[in-house]
Amino acid sequence: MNGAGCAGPSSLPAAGWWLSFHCSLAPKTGVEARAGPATAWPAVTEKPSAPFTATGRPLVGIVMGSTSDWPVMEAAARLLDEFGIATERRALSAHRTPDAALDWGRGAGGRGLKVIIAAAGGAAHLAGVMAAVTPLPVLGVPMESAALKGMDSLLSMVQMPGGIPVATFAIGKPGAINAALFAVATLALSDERLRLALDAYRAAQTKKVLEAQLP
Ligand code: AIR
Repeated sequence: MNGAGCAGPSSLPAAGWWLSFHCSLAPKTGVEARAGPATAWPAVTEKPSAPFTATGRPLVGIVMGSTSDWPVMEAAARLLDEFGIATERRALSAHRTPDAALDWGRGAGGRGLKVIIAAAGGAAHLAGVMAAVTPLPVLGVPMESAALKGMDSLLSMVQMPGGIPVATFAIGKPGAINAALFAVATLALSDERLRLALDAYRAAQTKKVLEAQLP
């Protein structure tokens, strides 16, 4: 702890990336530290009903083909929230609500979004449809499907025709997490605070692996 406002709850691990980042930042910039996750990373995903705390204008849009995708995509939303990045979250389907999906994608840049994370399963066209109607970077997360375990989602997302790119991530939760981290890395190109936060996140992750005890 190195500054006023950095004395978090004693349950917070000393290596908590969020706390170490904010404490290292506070003395330099006057940014006030706030309460971080109550237990070791990724505690936030263990509390699915916890309120989102990031404030300000949403910079990342998270759109998914169905509310049934939310239990997976919540990992992306919570991670971005931990980085202090507000998100706009919607369930919209390229097939069931095509007009609303197109409207949402077309208006994304005007609403201030910088990156779109789009998730869908099965005939997963949502990310491609988003990429077709906005110049914003679109990060696709294929959802695991019952019939084909997400291979259908993956291939329908990753096999975009040349000219309309979708950056496609792994199937399911790892893809949701990595899409969120990729969004952070993208925003960090023009935000030093986010770059430092990403460094702290990675350092904490490395420390956690190296300190892990096997039975
Ligand atoms: N989906 C919905 N509209 C178009 C697509 N591809 C996807 C959702 C979800 C899956 O269909 O993204 O992964 C099943 O949706 P539901 O609502 O039947 O659970």
